[in-house]
Amino acid sequence: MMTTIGVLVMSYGTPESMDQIEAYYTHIRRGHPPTEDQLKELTDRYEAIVGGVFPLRANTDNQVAALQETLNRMNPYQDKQFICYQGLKHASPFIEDGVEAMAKDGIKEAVGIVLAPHYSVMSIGGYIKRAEAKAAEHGIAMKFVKSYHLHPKLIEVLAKRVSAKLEQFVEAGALRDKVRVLFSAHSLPAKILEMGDPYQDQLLETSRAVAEKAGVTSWQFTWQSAGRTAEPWLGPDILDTLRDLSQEQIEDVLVAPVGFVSDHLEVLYDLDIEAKAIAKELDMRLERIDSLNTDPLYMETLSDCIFSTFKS
Ligand code: FEC
Repeated sequence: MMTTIGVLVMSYGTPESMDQIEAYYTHIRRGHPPTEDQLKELTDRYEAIVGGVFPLRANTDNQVAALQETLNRMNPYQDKQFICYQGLKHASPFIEDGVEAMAKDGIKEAVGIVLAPHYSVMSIGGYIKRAEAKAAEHGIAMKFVKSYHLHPKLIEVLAKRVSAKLEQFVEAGALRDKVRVLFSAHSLPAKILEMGDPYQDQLLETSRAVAEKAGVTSWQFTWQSAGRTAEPWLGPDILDTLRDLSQEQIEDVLVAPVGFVSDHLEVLYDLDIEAKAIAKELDMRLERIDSLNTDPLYMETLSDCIFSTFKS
């Protein structure tokens, strides 16, 4: 008998239009509306990236469609087929909506995966908790992929992207070993370290593996996109790192935001606009690796992880 497996593909979410930014921001802030200044600042950032378009929406839609295609094409099980459902953390369709949609379609067995490779109780942990609670309400048996930060295909595709951009530096006259590769990821409140959270270690492991595979010796890890709250966040922030590198006379920098898998605000604004502006002031050349988006190796990474939940 053929079993249909529901795959809940979870991602951060983004507004659908400019008038939804306030509701989105309020959701991120756990129901506390932003001040007028905070709202304006965020609206201005969205305006700056692509004039009020929200690229993460189309990118997530495309990733979900590409994953469903890859899962069914690479499917090693003759008695299973896979249907992907989208569930977003801070926008519609919410994680709970995705689970409801599975229940409506009569799904009894499901796997959840997040479009972010590194586990933190504050990020992936939050997605899983919400999906688990809703699945239990509907009697859906659900397994989860918690992280995939060292999957060989993920490391391969990231290393390829790093090598491709380093090649461009070399073509422009730089020495490959003189380009500093900065691996980066979204910062989180520093208290996660006291909680023994694996997030930082997993990010360092990804960075080390990618550097090794790409033959990069001059690299370091830095944080980016810290929240605008009073509590301490993990640092150093990329803008401070760039200032430090300038003191070291580093002229060429390649950023590899390995904590993200898609083009969105934190890449298109925080790196392509904000970090680039600082680099320009410091007389540095700063480039960024291309985002994974629907790269087949990334889709295969996700598919392998989903298949592997049936082996245990
Ligand atoms: O393009 C877009 O519309 C959305 C881009 C976006 C991604 C993203 C990913 C992560 N975040 C993570 C943690 C936090 C924590 C807070 C926080 C706040 C924001 C705000 C915006 C935002 N994040 Fe985000 N994040 C994205 C966007 N994020 C906008 C609100 C304004 C600001 O602070 O800049 C702080 C919440 C609080 O106030 O308590 C914590 C983590 C990721 C990567 C993993 C994942 O994708 O889930 C971790 C994409």
